[in-house]
Amino acid sequence: MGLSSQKLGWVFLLCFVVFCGYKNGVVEASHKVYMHLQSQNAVDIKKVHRTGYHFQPPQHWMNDPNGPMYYKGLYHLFYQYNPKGAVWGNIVWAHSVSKDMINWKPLKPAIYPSKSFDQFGTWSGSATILPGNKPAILYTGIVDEKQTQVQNLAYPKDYNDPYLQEWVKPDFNPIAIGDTPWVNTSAFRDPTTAWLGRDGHWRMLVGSKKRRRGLVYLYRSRDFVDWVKAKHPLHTAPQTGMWECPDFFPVQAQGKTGLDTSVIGENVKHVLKVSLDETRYEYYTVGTYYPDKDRFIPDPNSVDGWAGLRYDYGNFYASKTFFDPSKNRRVLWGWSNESDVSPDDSEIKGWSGIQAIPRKIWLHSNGKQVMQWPIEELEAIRENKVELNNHKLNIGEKIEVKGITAAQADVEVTFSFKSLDKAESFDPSWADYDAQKLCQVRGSTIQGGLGPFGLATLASTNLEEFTPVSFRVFKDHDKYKVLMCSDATLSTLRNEPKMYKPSFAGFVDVDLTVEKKLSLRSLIDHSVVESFGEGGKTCITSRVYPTLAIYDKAHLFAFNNGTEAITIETLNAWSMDNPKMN
Ligand code: DQQ
Repeated sequence: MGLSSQKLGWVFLLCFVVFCGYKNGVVEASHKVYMHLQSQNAVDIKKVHRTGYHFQPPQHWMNDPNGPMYYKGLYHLFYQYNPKGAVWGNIVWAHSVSKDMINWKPLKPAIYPSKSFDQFGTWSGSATILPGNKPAILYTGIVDEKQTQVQNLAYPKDYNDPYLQEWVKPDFNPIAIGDTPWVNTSAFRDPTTAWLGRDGHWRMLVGSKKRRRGLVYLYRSRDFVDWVKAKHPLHTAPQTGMWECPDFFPVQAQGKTGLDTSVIGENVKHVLKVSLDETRYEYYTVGTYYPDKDRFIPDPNSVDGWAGLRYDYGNFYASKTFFDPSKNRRVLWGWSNESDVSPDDSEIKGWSGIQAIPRKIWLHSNGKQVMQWPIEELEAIRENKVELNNHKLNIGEKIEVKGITAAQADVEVTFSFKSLDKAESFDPSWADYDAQKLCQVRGSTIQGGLGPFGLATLASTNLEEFTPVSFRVFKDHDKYKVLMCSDATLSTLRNEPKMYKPSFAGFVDVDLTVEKKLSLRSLIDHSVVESFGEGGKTCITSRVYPTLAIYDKAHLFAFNNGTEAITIETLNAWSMDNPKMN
């Protein structure tokens, strides 16, 4: 098929740019349309569970972070947004900018349905900075009522505008369609940031599935306009279902410095993350990218699928990283969806969805897993520091952390203990349990040996409600297993049968025989508790809806519910200010 003259014009421009340089355990599927809720305006924006310092639009529905980037001194965040209601639907790319990723200024939507190649939806995608500092966006367009998916390209109208307010969607779109019979065109979406190979060809991935085999199609292009699907996907895994929002990026094998997406070479490993539509959770693998063959092979101990590693063992989905050249770091954004009862709850609230605090992400020096830590800019909104040092907690003891606004706080604590002897035995009948199931049966209210100890966040005065974030140590033959739980079971007195109160949990890969210490940081913000175990080895985000532990009636405690005495070596806590939020 010949190129139209408009397409040729774009090819020319781009060549110039390029060559110049669940319900009840499962979060609901995001693409369900609730017709009766589509266009209702929020009558009453319920404030009680709105967050103070997490990214949120003033009202309505938000899901995936899209196309995060840094351009001319500003961070850009686009996000899937329903401008007409608090449930998923009418999706556009809303757009905000920031100098620090904490204070945000809203702009008008950047990309919205307007052309034949996206008239039924503008779904998720990514930004790529082309040579010469020229941003481009690849996104999924929905072309019919059957939700047939194609990939499109958009460019800023004016590269001199640091706000990048106007985006042009050339008429030669789409740039990738499911044009072979085996491509499932209703499962063909979410293009990644592209990377440039040494052969001068760009590559990008599109998430998909073949029956239940999850996969990422690989596309190549010399000019960023004509894209050709490679013969084989970059990677696939059986029994994983649709891979949404793939993300593929290099990390230093040793070091915390972030790498631009096209970097390859020695001391470089790659991370492939996929969001699993079937469970609405994500997993990632660490491995090697072979550029000559365009294959990604996970390391032997880095497994694909449900048993794999997760960035976050809680409410965290459709995440995406970007390289921040201003601080040479890679930053991770992720959507933390609501987990209250039903779409009608969102309509009552008038809003739905927050973004987790952006996290710096790098590979642990052991090469086995990534590390995540809230971006340093967050520390600028800390206020009223309180400290607690060398405080012993015997069995059943707790201490209140007073002097901060416990409903909107940041707390960092290091616990130590003298011995591992009291760690409870790991019952062989738990062998098949994942961490979440183990937390369900051995949660923070069940007395243990070494642990559970941790923080009781968003707690009411008499602990009728609280969300404990805790550690519990088990002895399994000659090894110790460290379980970290963020348990929503007692987070609210609301008790409707469908209320989702999961015992989110993950294991922490740490050798306690070397140092008898465990550290925890929790970002508490009215309806979210975002926790980082052991400096960001295990992260868990819980969405909770207290009825008593709200505003100044919320409290924060440190507790020990194990027989081994625990020492709070250091505890620093801050109230968190309200940044400018859209
Ligand atoms: N959300 C988008 C899709 C993506 C899904 C639609 C993930 O592009 O696959 O809003 O949450």
